Amino acid sequence: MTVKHKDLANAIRSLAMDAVQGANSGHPGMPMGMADVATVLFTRFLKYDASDPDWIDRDRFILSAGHGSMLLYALLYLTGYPDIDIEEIKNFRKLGSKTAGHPEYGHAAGIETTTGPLGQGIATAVGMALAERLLASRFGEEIVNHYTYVIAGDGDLMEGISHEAASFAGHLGLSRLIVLYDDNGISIDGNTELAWSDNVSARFASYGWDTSAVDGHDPDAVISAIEAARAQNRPSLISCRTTIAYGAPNKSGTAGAHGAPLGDEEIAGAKEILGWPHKAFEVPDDIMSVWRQAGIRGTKDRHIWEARLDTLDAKIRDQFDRVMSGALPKGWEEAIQKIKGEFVAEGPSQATRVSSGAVLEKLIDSVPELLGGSADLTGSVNTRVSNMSAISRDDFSGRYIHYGIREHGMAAAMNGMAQHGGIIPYAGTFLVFADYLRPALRLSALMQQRVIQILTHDSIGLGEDGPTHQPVETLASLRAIPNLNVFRPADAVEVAECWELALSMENTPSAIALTRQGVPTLRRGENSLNQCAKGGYIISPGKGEAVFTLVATGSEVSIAVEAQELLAIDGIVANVVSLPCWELFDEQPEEYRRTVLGEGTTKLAVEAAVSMGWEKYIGSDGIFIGMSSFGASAPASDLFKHFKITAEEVASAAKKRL
Ligand SMILES: Cc1ncc(C[n+]2csc(CCOP(=O)(O)OP(=O)(O)O)c2C)c(N)n1
Repeated sequence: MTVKHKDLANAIRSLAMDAVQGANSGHPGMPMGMADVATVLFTRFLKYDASDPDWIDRDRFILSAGHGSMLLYALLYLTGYPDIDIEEIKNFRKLGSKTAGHPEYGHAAGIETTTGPLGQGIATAVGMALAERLLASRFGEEIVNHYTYVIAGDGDLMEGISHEAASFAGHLGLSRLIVLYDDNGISIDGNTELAWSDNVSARFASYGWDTSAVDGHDPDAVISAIEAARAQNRPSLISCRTTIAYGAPNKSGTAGAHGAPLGDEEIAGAKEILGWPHKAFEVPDDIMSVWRQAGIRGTKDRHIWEARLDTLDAKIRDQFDRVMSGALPKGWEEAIQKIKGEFVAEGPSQATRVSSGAVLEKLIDSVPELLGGSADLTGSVNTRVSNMSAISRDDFSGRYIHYGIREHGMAAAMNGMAQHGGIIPYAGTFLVFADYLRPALRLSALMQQRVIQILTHDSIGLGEDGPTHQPVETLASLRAIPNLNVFRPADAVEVAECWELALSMENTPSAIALTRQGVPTLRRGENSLNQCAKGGYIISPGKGEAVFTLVATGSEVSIAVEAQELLAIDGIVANVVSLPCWELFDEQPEEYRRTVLGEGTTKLAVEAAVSMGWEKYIGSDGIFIGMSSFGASAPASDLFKHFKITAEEVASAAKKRL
């Protein structure tokens, strides 16, 4: 028999129904509804080669509606991606399978990013589409020339982040971004009209997108719409009107099909209506063979691309291979050593945000894949160094991005750029606004991406802007995220060291918390070792056997050093420990940690933030000097006095213990 479009789409539908039934949980409705659109995309348009899933110039496909993960798994299986076989489909949602409840980046080739938190996928895709343009402008369109396709649902487009991301993509005119919107009018609570009356097309049109609408079950209409979208000079939204759980006799078109197995009877009924007489998990050979052919449609193109790559100038080729592999250029650490040497020699008293800008000034030339930016706080976060031009819709050759006041969209786009490869994104905002980007940063950590957040104005030390801007709980909340390094350097030298660490951690994002106010340089003298690499170290040993260990981070380390001097006047010996990165310190052998924190000493921690988490270093009998409320609006020095975070308070609290 000749295999028709509907047979190919029904293979997706049946696998989705069977796998969700087998797992006894999952979302069959969305894959069944979007099966036609996905079939058109994967058999006619998407540029990929299932036999080489990591082909650099492949089109990226992002399933933003991650709950419909079976759609992606079915596509990867049918097209012959090596990681997803029928056993994986049968093990959907089981422990250890590659086919987790939601697509998890790193589980299987072909999963370009983790999705599930609605809105993240489309916003990450914006970063991928941007990375494509950035690299095309650096290496040429013969080498970098691909599309980013997204399937997004109502939930994705209701989420706030989609507004930020789509507005940003429209502003930049990211013409190779094509979003296929599953316009099925259904979400979990029922009809989307319960909570939503947006005119989605008008909304996207106002962002500067090209928009169109089609019957998502009419393959010819979908083909024409995608063809038209590809010819646009701006991003495209194709609203695909579909029926959720298309084919299910009773549940199609209802919220009942959104997130629960259909049940054996409903599945049998659906298979009858769809004309799919095959056993569970079975795809007949003829249909499978057409799918597999589609999976290697791109092999020839890939070979042609590889040949083009081979004609690149050797130097450019090396650079391209290097940045795409994620390896840093030879000698990049020298830039760090150089600036460290200057800091040690000059001992500047300056804000750590200023030191960070100075480090970047040196780094930027030696690490061309670094791409800076900020969420409209460039002058405050010091992320733009001289000679860095900003990108625009007409020119992607620059190295700086004005993300606008869109922290969440910014952090998701950074994930997309890091995952695309070829770019190491860093960008800044105020530490307190990390809450505005946290969901994307959590995914950076989960997906093990090297993205660097520069988070300045990191305490009451920012002063007059007051409690709305003064983070007190933010450090603790960031430290709670697994696989995120939270750095809070004490001085210029530590800033250079923390930057070195952030850059070298290929699989861990970094949040670098920096001050607005000036701090002295504490690390003078011999400084070739990166002391911050162990997360914490004795920055100022007491003269004699210590009875106290004063542990601090960031701007409070110098307060601890002053307190150490006050105690010394009374003959009381204390060591001062700087703890710029808890995560790295916690990874050290117990003996190292014990030596640094001191055995038998009373521990006293100083941090202008809440105490949560400090117990593990100071024990239940330790003393904490910091914040237990929100801050206030006043000059910084008044605030440190008011909240009793001073050397005198530290010394007096210690003395009371004697
Ligand atoms: C940020 C976020 N909030 C809530 C959820 C839970 N959730 C998963 S799917 C869904 C409804 C999505 O509706 P829609 O996009 O229309 O998908 P469809 O019903 O068409 O499958 C919700 C609320 C989530 N995954 N992410």
